[in-house]
Amino acid sequence: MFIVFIGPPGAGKGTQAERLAAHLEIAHLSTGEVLRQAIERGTSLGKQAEAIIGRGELVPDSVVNAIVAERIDQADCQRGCLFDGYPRTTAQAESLDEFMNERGTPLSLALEIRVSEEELKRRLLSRGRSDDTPETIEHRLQVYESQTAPIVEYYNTACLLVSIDGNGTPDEVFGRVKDCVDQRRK
Ligand code: B4P
Repeated sequence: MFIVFIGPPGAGKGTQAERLAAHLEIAHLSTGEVLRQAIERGTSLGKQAEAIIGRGELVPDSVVNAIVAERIDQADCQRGCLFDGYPRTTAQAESLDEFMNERGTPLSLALEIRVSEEELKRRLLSRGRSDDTPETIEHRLQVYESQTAPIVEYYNTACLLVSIDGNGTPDEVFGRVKDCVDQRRK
């Protein structure tokens, strides 16, 4: 299965994608994680991404599309992949559709995780990553509404969207994610 996880910062995309990838025995691709590793290693990609992520903005579409195009060709993605935090714009969603259609492996599902804004802020502030300051969190939430939220409608129109309540403990949320995915696999 090829599945997309959508949700605002702190919704638990990373947390749930890791568990679901293990459950389905498929690859897990977090574009945020790839970018953070590049920053840690000081590569040219990392240098380009560091200031953008620090401001709470999105890295250019061409950069993340190239990361995904390279990763999806690796052997462990043959059986499927969970895209965590990608796509984040309509242009990225269109590009992903193109890759997947060319490969003959269209997406099976787009899972939207919904969490109240108050809870998102609480989670991110307690995580305390360098891009989790109150000002950056506020800006990332605005960027989500203006640039990422439109892809929810994009996947709804494609009949791929399922929305899940992301409030509750990670185990409770995973129970909902798993039920929804297992139903689709039947
Ligand atoms: P990401 O790495 O995708 O990070 P995120 O949206 O902040 O977090 P996520 O929703 O995965 O939250 P998590 O499970 O970790 O992106 C970081 C940045 O990279 C972006 O702002 C952007 O600049 C750049 N980027 C990435 N992809 C891009 C793209 N495609 N295009 C352009 N730019 C891109 O959970 C958050 C916290 O909550 C954790 O501490 C977790 O332990 C906790 N938590 C999770 N579930 C919980 C629950 N149920 N209850 C309590 N706590 C919970």
